[in-house]
Amino acid sequence: MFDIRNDWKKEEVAEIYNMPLLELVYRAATIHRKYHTPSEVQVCTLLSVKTGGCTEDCSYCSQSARYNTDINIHKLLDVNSVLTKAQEAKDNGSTRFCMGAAWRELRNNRDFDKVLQMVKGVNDMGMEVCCTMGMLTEEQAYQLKEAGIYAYNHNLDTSEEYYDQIITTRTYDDRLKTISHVQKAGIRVCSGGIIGLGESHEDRIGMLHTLATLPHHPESVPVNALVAVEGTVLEGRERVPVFEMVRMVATARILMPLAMVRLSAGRLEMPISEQAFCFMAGANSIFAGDKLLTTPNPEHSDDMAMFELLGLQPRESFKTEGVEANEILS
Ligand code: SAM
Ligand code: DTB
Ligand code: SF4
Repeated sequence: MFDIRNDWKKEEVAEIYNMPLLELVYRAATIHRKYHTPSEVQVCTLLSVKTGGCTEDCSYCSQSARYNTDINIHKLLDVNSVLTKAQEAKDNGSTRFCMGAAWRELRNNRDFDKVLQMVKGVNDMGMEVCCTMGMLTEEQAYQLKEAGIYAYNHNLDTSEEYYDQIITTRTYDDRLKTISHVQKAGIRVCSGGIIGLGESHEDRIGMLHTLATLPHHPESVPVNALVAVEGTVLEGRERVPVFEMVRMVATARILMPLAMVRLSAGRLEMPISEQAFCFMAGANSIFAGDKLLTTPNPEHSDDMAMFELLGLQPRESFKTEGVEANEILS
């Protein structure tokens, strides 16, 4: 059977997701070995270049202006300080630098010009540049592409059916439109979601089905475990059991064999044994550095000790697996 498909039926996705756990992990690990070097894990660094004050009401997010959270709000950083941070990330072995901004959407203003300069500067350092800055138009996507962007992160977060329980200030369709603008401009898409929002298994299956049936599979699929931030609507939510994280990772790996599946938010709470299970199930990328956007993440040195223990190595940049996914489908 040809593994790279974008015509998955929802029932097929459910069948995979619901397989006995160890059988699922075995299947995912087999696909992982066929398309990737299993000892390689991509190391990405995140930087929040504009923090807080966001007009959206995403119920998990510390950066929405509607909630009272303990974060360090700041306007867009200047270009030089971002480039200094990018250089530090590179020196620490990161091959991808992802800049996040708490905006509903990109606007054509001076901030966007600064973002374009940041993208160009980081690209010139030889790192893969990713941005996650909210919705954008096709024209803005072309401008980012021109500046040297490698990928754009825009998560679906959950299923279409559950979306309005989590966010009311935009629609699922808005999200899909931005993804299509990004793909049209030839930028790789990074899109995944969060588990632990109170969604059902059916919702998780629905989100994975939407991602795996996009015209082109995302180049990367972040799987976040909710970090329940005090002050947000979802404060106090229980941590998701690791086996549910493993199930998501493994299903994503089987559905989208060429994608980088990123074990994203929530790693601080996961012992090495749990993270190892996720790597076994096909996760091959992490965010490193002691901070995600606003919440803590494992120390770099702890991650390097984990790599050593598990026999993993950071993956070099500009490898092409994800690109081939698009070529195969087109
Ligand atoms: N404003 C932009 C947007 O919404 O696309 C970019 C930044 S936003 C913080 C990027 C992603 O981080 C969200 O789509 C969500 O999936 C994830 N995220 C945010 N807060 C989180 C939390 N508390 N726990 C887990 N994931 C979270
Ligand atoms: C993604 O899916 N996860 C990252 C990245 N893409 C931008 C963000 C996680 C944010 C976790 C909460 C915080 O630190 O504010
Ligand atoms: Fe704003 Fe993005 Fe946070 Fe939603 S997830 S509140 S859009 S920063």
